[in-house]
Amino acid sequence: MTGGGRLTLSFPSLTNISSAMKVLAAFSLVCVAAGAVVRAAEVLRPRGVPLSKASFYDPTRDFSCLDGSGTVPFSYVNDDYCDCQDGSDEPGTAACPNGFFHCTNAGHSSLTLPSSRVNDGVCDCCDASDEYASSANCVDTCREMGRAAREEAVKRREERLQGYQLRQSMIEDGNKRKKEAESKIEELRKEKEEADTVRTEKEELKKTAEEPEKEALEKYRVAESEKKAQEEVLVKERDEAEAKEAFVHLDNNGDGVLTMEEMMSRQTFDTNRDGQVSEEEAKFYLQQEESMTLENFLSTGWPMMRPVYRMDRRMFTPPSTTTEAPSLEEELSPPPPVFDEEDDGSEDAEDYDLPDDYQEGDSKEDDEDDEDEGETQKEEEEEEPKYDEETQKLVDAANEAREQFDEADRRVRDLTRELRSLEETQGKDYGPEEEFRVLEGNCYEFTDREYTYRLCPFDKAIQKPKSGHGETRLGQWGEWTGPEGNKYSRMLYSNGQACWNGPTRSADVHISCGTENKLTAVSEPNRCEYVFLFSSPAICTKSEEDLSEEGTQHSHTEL
Ligand code: MAN
Repeated sequence: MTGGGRLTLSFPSLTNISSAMKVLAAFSLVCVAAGAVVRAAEVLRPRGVPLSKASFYDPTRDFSCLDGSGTVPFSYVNDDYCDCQDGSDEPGTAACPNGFFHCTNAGHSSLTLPSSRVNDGVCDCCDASDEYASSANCVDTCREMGRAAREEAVKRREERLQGYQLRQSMIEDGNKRKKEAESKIEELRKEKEEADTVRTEKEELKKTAEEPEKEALEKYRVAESEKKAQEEVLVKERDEAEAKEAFVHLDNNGDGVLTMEEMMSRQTFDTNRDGQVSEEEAKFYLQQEESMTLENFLSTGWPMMRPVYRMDRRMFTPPSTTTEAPSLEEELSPPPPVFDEEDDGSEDAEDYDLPDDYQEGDSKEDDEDDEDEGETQKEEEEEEPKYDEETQKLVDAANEAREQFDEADRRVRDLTRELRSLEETQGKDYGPEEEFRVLEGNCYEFTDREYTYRLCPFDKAIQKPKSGHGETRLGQWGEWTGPEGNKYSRMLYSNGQACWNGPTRSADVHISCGTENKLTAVSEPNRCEYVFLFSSPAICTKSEEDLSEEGTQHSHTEL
């Protein structure tokens, strides 16, 4: 019942007589309890009042609301009617919406609840005092709960102490590693300085050796390209001669023009191998014309006819002893088309059915050609251009100088890389006493129903699906983000893989004291924002009890 403005400082009204009776009953309950186990220290007080406030509830005087909002007769206390604005006149009932109920919970820890929990059918206080008039049948379990809680507290204290001791060795190891890294950096810097000097020397030597080599080789290069140009001219001339010969051969009546008729008389052009050369087949080679002059033949006809013409000739003439490698044009010539019997005559690219010998890439002949080519190459490699003795010496010397420079250069690059990575490590914040440094280089895993999460401190956080491949980068080591005074209790790994239609992923690592370094849980409270729980001795401090015990021992020793 909530007071709507009971303005009185006098005796309780008739309606309040029953409330006053209830107050007495409430009080008597305490008295009965106190009477059963009378202890000198026990202070009688109305139900729901903590010991610290007992003195404000004096039954011999009117009660003053604790917020000073009014004074009421003492009989109004716990009369199930809310008189004070702060609810302090109803500590033991649910009458005031803003009131509080205190349970002593003898044998365990006391508890303060919102008044609404009084007699709501739920046992909140282990001493059952919040359900004194409900059907919840609560029983006093404070002794057992208290014992369990004390045992748990002892265990926690022990763990904390153990963690604290482990922290000391993490600090030691961390500092050791730091020193090692520092001296390694120093060593590497020296080595790099020396390597830089060597590299500069070798570079000079290389330049000195390459200068005369370049000059000497220039002669060879000029000669080489001249030879190549001559060869090209030769090949062209030979091809033209062959073309002219072919023209004469194909031009049956020798009138200097190749006609459809003449073409159709040559089985060579029966590309679909149906036994006769169709008009279509003949026209294809004549560039869709009825006839072709020698001039056109040389520029366009011959490149088209050359492959089939040569193939045909090879079939009927014994191979010459000096077999030539196919010319460049030959290799680039398009393969002859094969016309389907039922072809409609249109020149669709799909109509071309390449004969096996001209199939791209995988034909047997091609393979053989490749092999031949390989062999020719090998031969060429073996028969590398021979230089005169003087030039060869210069080339050898330059090669040697280049090798030495490359080696010196490689060494500088390796040292630079190593140094940079060590310096990066050295720049990281491993905690005020280097206690977190030993975690670097290790990774810790936690697996839930769907994923395995991996935390590699000071490096990265990863998510891997249990079934399937690949992993998702949740973040790179970022910074310490704990609150002021406890900065080293949280780590942030940021800039992970972008979330579909969302931010880049990140992992917020909460560190708590534990006797081992362990990833204990991972959740994703917001999409692509992960929370990792990590336990570590690195964050363990001594418990207050341990500290105060130490203090006592200390003062005893001093005494
Ligand atoms: C993946 C995982 C999830 C994440 C979704 C977002 O499935 O990384 O953790 O929530 O992507 O699309």
